[in-house]
Amino acid sequence: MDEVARKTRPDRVVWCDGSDAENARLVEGMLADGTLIALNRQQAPGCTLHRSHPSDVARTEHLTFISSRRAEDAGPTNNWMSPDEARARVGPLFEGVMKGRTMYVVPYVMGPLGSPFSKVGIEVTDSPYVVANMRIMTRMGGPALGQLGAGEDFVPGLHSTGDLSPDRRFIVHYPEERLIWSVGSGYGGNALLGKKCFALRIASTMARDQGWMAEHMLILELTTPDGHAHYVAAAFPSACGKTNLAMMVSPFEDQGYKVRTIGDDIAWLRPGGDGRLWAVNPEAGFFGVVPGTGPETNPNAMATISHDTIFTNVAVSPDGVPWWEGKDKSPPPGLIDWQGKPWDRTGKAAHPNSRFTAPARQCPSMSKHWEDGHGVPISAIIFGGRRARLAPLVFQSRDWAHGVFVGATMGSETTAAATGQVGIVRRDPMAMLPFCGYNMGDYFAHWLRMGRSLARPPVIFHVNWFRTGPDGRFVWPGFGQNLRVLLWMIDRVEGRGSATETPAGLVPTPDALNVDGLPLSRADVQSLLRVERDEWAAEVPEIRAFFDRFGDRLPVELSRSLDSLSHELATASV
Ligand code: OXD
Ligand code: MN
Repeated sequence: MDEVARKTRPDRVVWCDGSDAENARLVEGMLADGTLIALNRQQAPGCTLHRSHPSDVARTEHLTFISSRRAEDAGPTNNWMSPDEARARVGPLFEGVMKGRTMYVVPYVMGPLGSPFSKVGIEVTDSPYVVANMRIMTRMGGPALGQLGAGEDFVPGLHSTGDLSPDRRFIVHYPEERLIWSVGSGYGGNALLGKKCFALRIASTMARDQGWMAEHMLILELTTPDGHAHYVAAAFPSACGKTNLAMMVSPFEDQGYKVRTIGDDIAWLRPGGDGRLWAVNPEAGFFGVVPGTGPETNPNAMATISHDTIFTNVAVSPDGVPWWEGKDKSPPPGLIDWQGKPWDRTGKAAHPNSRFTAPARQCPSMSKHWEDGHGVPISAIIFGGRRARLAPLVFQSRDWAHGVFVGATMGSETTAAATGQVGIVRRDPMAMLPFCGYNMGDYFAHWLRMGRSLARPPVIFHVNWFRTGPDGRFVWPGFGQNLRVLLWMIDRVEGRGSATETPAGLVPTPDALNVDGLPLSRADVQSLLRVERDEWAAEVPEIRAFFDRFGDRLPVELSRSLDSLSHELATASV
């Protein structure tokens, strides 16, 4: 810390203890200098609003680097910068950067306190907004120092908002040293270093070395009327509904089918002594996309963010009530948009990637096991994407290796969570494209290896809630009704539930999926479950081109799976 302070030259250094009093002091300071705006005390008690710089509203993947010694270890899907170049180019941006500012030292734990799977990080930052967010998203302060004890096993991260200029913005990961540098952004995914930087990019390299997995997955608990709890982990690209699925309200709660939340974004998974895969949620809060969150789509999130929440880049009514597209039908009069200007109704009032930061303990659907130190055993893994066509509502992979192929070839239409064009299909293997800290070819090999080490591996499925009909509307109702798809999966896990072989994988027979009471015709159900040969055939060369990028780092199992898909498409009658 002395060394960092000598370099960044802050006016003062504060070691954060994570206490309520410390937080109150920080919030008071931020309210005084306009970093935070207080929201309505009755309708949003304990809530604040932060407006970020308009050029700093999402993760900037083109400014995110893996700084391994060899470029091939970062692989073709990451930006690479040599450690020497990073030190030369990015290092100087930290020189004197904290002059006139306070340097906060933020010790934090990722994972339940006291769990053998948890890990300590220390983030040094000059942003009190980051400190307030880290306090919600991690176990921060005293307990983290307690967990660290006299040891030195922590991941250091240095963060400064710098001058917020995208020209001087870099998010650099040194996987070999397990070190993170982030400068020039205050946006969550770039600045809350425990989340994407540590719990995914650095942790994925630790996991590869130590025989576990760090994945971009929600974890949910599904209890059936016999009282049996199943745990499901699901990977979807950013802003594709992970939080909604994790907090889903079961439409069959009164029949004893209950859904509870373990986590909404990240899972750390390890083989247990029983041959199953066990998962913990390393986070303590939710940093979720606000627009689209409403009483119908996600009542549990609405309850979670009804108090003591930090909102970033939402709109606000003149009396301080936060508002966003999808909250309710009628925007209040006199609305102020996310940039603080009167909303003229032409653009969006809230930024499409506006966020809430809220403690998980405020969520009514948290499972009583969400902080279990040994984690929860996973029965099924779901991959999914946002595809208007191609992928059926659900299919099951034939075995683990085929499931790895399904995850590795995932494609999804892009969203606003990262800067760049929205709505184009990009390959996003296991939803880890922006988050894998090493060569993705090696990552696929690690997945295959993990499967071989599990006597009772989870069954791997793929879902697509986003198929559209000829009128361009979603065919599947989604949200709570997704439980029906989960129940078919659980049937399959337990050796029940019927399925048809297709070149994509095992698709439910129309009768195996319970659609009673849904406004879907038999033709709708058939169209949801259809595997269209021509569409899949068009995918093959695209997947091949994607795989070719990995050269000899691509495991042969994956090219063999692609060959057999191509062969089946040529011969099958679908
Ligand atoms: C997130 C993301 O913020 O994936 O979770 O972008
Ligand atoms: Mn995410």
